Amino acid sequence: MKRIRTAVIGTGFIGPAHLEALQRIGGIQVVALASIEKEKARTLGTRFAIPKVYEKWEDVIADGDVEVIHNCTPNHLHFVINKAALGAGKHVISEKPLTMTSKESAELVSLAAKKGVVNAINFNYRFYPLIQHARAMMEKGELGKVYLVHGHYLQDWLYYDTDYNWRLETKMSGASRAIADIGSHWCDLAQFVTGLKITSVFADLMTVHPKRKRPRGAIETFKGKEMALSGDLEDIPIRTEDTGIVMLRFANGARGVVTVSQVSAGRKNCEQIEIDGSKAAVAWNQEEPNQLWVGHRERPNEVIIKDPSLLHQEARKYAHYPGGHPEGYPDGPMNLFMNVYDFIREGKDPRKSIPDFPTFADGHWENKIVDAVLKSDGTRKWVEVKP
Ligand code: SOE
Repeated sequence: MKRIRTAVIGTGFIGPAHLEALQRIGGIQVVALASIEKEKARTLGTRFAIPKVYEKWEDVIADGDVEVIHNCTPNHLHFVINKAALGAGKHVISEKPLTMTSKESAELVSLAAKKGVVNAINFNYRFYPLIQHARAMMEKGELGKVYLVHGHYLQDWLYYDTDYNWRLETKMSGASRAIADIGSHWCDLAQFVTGLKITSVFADLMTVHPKRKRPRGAIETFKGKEMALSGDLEDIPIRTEDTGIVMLRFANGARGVVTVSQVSAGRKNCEQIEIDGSKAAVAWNQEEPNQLWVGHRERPNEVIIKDPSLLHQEARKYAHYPGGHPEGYPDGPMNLFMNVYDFIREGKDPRKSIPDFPTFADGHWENKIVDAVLKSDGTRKWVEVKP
């Protein structure tokens, strides 16, 4: 089998997760890694036996060996790197949000279509086996008509005003933080499982810490706790939301509501979703991803465990181990990349074959939802999500 030659740009929280997942898929050679964090890049380069380690992302784009680019940089670099990679005719797997604005993401969607290259966005939570099973249940009519979709995505890594990360800076992260960073995952999941688009939103957002203390020096996502203790801090104003509540309407008229927070003590990465249908309900929590609750009215409720033999056929390939052998967070991106690389290997054109992974079009739609959420919060009105 021909090995597909790929490169990863960025070595923060998610870059190493991409590298590790790529290693486990097989049939892929990571030929280059780029990062401004020279030391970290060198260490990762050695660990993953990557022949070329660059400091500048431009060198990866110019490298004729590279067929696929994983963009794992902070948000403000998503647009420029994705655009350059598409322009060079390379396939791209981008971190979310696809760009900081929907104008930019629209441009990327049309450029990708023009180039005909494979484009994907890492909405990794779709790729848990039990999420795929819930989607299959939905498609087979086992849940009936969707009435209500509700849940939350809660974290606590930005709980204190001394917690700091680049995501707090609008110029690096964008006009929305909690909604764009984690609310986007939840909305993507809700739409993926139900097969229904979110059509309008009513949002109430809040910045709990309008001022935060920035430690001098960069801090990796989830690493604030250790850094905040260092004591060398400066005050900076915060313009993005720490938390918020968003009411939703879906294409079939179903209603929804999601609470998003990065300041909920004790909640680390608690993405919880429940879908109430006319025949049954399902509920799933990212922190206990190996079980799916199924709610019934006329018979006892069920808990389906991640056992390939108990899952619908469509979901089985995402469960790599037998029941009782838990799979988790690192497996989601791996499953997503697996589909992307199969698509590339089979020489498929995303304009002709329907991708079995989230694409730039999905990333653009999430940006449109974020736009509507910000507008609704500012106007205190329902706002339609328009293509
Ligand atoms: C930080 O909130 C973060 O790392 C997000 O950026 C990821 O997308 C999410 O999976 C976990 O939390």
